[in-house]
Amino acid sequence: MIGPDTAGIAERLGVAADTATAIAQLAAETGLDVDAAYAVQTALIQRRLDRGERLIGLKMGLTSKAKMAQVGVDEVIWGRLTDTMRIPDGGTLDPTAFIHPRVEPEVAFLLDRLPEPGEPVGDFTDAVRAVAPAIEVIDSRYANFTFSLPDVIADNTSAAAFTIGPWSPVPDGLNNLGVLLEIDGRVAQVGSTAAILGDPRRALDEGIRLAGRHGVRLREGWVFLAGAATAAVPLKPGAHVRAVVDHLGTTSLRASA
Ligand code: OOG
Ligand code: MG
Repeated sequence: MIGPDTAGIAERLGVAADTATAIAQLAAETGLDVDAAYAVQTALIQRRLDRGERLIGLKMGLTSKAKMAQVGVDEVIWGRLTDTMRIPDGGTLDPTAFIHPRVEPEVAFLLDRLPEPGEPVGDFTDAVRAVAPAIEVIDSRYANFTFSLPDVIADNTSAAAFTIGPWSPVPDGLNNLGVLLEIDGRVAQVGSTAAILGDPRRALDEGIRLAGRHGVRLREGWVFLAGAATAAVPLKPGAHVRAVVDHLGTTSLRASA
């Protein structure tokens, strides 16, 4: 039997992102399962690396119930971050470069030395140098922001852009910090880091395990986004977005009008 056309599917998703044009879901029609979908994601990222982008980290998706419920997919997933996705803290992005962007509040880790494959993660503070509040901009390439599990994996877990606030040393507890998402000074979402797998530190264990299954090792110096603590909110032209995580501080971005 001939497998799915990995390169062709990656090209369709890549063009959809490059031209900010939604496409129909494709996993069912092309017979993509989860493993084949990660192969498409690899090809989609390779397309970015081929034009000079650099891999700078990994992101987790659907690590909170709020997110699973919002998109109707209930498996933890992971995707890749490249340098062009990073927006300076307080920076501006052009929302018309995206299809239907949404913003969500996250916690970021700056990775330190990670264990060899097969070695236990050990002490979190050995693996993580610093933590920070983050905003992720997600932009599904599928019409109506609707997808199956393999569809969203192939689409690099809707990754589009992100900001990271000031790095702090790892605090004693990360498992119950208040999280706020504000749009134009109004609270849009309220949550807690407890929503992220009970403790965002678990997201790192999951990331190492799940990416490891596909031969991807996390690297020292990489950024790691643990996944959103709340549902995502549409990013409108002209909006000013701020994420606040107790004890860690804030990060913000603006959408040009
Ligand atoms: C999938 C990506 C999920 C998160 O933080 O849960 C994600 C999506 O919601 O489109 O990034
Ligand atoms: Mg996210």
